[in-house]
Amino acid sequence: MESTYDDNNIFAKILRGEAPCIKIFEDEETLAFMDVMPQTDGHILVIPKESATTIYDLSDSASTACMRTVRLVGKAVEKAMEIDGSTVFQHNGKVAGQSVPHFHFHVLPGSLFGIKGHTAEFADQEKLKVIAEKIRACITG
Ligand code: DGP
Repeated sequence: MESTYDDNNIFAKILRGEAPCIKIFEDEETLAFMDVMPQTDGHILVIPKESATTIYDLSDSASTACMRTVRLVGKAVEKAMEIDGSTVFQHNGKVAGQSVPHFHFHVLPGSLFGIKGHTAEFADQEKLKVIAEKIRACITG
């Protein structure tokens, strides 16, 4: 189902520079940054700059751009966290577990099996910055 976009969501504020984020990568159409409530160390988010709530609202161009960025930063996450695998997922709508109504891919090192689900706990900012630096250093291409 297509949805109405709420301009006040936190990722829209990050994109407008009204809220902070620990940036991993940015290009014309996408932004990748650390998840502040990581399900595991090295959990990052990839978002389009266009205003889309779910995958069904995304333009073809933003879909392609998000996938390109996921592939770029996902490889860097694996390398930085020294694990030979990663998980990419996303939710569409509250019913499916989407809590921030701006489209985003989650990218995690390793497997989701056995790791804690979504929490409301904020990770230590300094620790996130150290992990972010490691991931940024592993981006190639
Ligand atoms: P979802 O449930 O799929 O909508 O996931 C939203 C994710 O966004 C969740 O893992 C926590 C993360 N998150 C929530 N608020 C913020 C924030 O202000 N900054 C950052 N970097 N991440 C956030």
